[in-house]
Amino acid sequence: MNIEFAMEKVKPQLTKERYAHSIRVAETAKKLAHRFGEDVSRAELAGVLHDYAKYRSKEELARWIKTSSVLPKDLLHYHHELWHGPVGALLIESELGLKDKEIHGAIRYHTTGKANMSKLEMIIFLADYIEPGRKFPGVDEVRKIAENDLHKACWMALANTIRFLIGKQATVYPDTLYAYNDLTRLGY
Ligand code: DGI
Ligand code: FE
Ligand code: FE
Ligand code: FE
Repeated sequence: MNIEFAMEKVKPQLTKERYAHSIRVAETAKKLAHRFGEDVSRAELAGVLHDYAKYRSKEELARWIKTSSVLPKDLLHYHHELWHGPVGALLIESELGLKDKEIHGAIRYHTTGKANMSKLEMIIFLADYIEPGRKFPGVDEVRKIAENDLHKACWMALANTIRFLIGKQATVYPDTLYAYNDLTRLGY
């Protein structure tokens, strides 16, 4: 799939602001891919597509999770903000015909991360967190580390996210904890 086709398909799915965010994620992902030795066009494509399902209704997202044989049902017991990644991974195949399994993984796990992330999965997870429009507390420090250590930058983003969720007494999806534990065990 070429990038122009992906952009044309994504644009009507999103608000203007969310589309601009997706373009910034794609640009950031390209830089990270170049820096850490990943396929640059694949990273760009995954970046443009990562929030494809963001504005589907809660009802539609839940329906896809309930009827899918690959998505875990436990998602339904967590915040609906976590549903657009896994469902987006399905929809880019069924609606856009994109069959690239690595891109599916990167989109599926872009919000939570998971244990044993591939390089592309880490790049999209991190690009979504550090793209220049983001203003999370601590994001500048993560941007700095992302200049030379992909694993450590992901670990910091996960730790910040978990702190943020605990701070508002929200539940933390298991994959987010598995991602954090995995990178912590690796020594980051
Ligand atoms: O779609 P975006 O806004 O670009 O970003 P995203 O897909 O990373 O979603 C970010 C939101 O998801 C943010 O409000 C924090 C939340 N989030 C991330 N991990 C978890 C989580 N929420 C819960 N409940 N549990 C998690 O593990
Ligand atoms: Fe998202
Ligand atoms: Fe995003
Ligand atoms: Fe590293």
